[in-house]
Amino acid sequence: MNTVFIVGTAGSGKSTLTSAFSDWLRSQEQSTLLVNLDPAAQTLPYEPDVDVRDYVDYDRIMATRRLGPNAALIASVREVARYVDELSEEINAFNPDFVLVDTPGQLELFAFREEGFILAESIGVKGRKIMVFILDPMFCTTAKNFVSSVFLSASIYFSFGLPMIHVLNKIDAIPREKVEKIEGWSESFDSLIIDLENSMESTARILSREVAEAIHDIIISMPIIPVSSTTMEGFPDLHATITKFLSEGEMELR
Ligand SMILES: Nc1nc2c(ncn2[C@@H]2O[C@H](COP(=O)(O)OP(=O)(O)OP(=O)(O)O)[C@@H](O)[C@H]2O)c(=O)[nH]1
Ligand SMILES: [Mg+2]
Repeated sequence: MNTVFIVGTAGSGKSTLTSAFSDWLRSQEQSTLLVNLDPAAQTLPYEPDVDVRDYVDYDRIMATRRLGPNAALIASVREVARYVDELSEEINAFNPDFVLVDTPGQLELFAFREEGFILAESIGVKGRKIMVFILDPMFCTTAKNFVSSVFLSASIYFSFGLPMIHVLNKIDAIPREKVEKIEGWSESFDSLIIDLENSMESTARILSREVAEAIHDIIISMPIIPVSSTTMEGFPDLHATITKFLSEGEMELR
């Protein structure tokens, strides 16, 4: 049972990727279980097999505790964490080839709070879990924004300590040269530093080199896979990379 946590900033395409990648996995005869961890999701592009909304009522929490939307989300995720044993039992009972976990739109709720760690620790099998961090091409339009996104993913990697892959999503919606540019930043330090320095004010250029040097080792250790949830382009590569990372992780645990 391989568990894939799909994380990314709000609107980066987590739920759509969960839906489309599960369709692709099932078309490859891989049994796939879909888990929704977002208590505030109004509609989803897939039918979850395990759903935190069966355990926690976000709207009721907001109304009865008189909370604003974000405070209600925090309270809801805290409540979800109380049911972690039930959730993981429900998931384990299926024992599929793949578990795809769609995480809350408010990234920091899952990634930087104790409840997120509890959920990631309890769901799935040790050594067979991975995070897929979505890079939103609508944001990664400049080298500076690309580096900011990688810093965010690096802090999540640091928090959870799970293997991580970057996915560059929505490639059907951006020109091919843009995709190649972003791939180039991940493969070549020179390409990154040139574009980074050109996009910065002169006073920030020295800082940009230091930042690029600090982040580059992390960038090259995590592949970036361009995908589209609309056309399913890149899904075979995503599947192969997840499988490779997980089997290497299992070797290390032995
Ligand atoms: N063209 C295109 N649009 C996409 C793709 N993936 C997602 N989208 C669109 O991006 C928007 C956000 O997608 P969601 O899947 O809801 O994103 P999310 O990260 O789950 O959003 P939150 O849970 O609200 O943070 C929707 O309008 C999707 O149709 C893609 O591969 N190509
Ligand atoms: Mg979503």
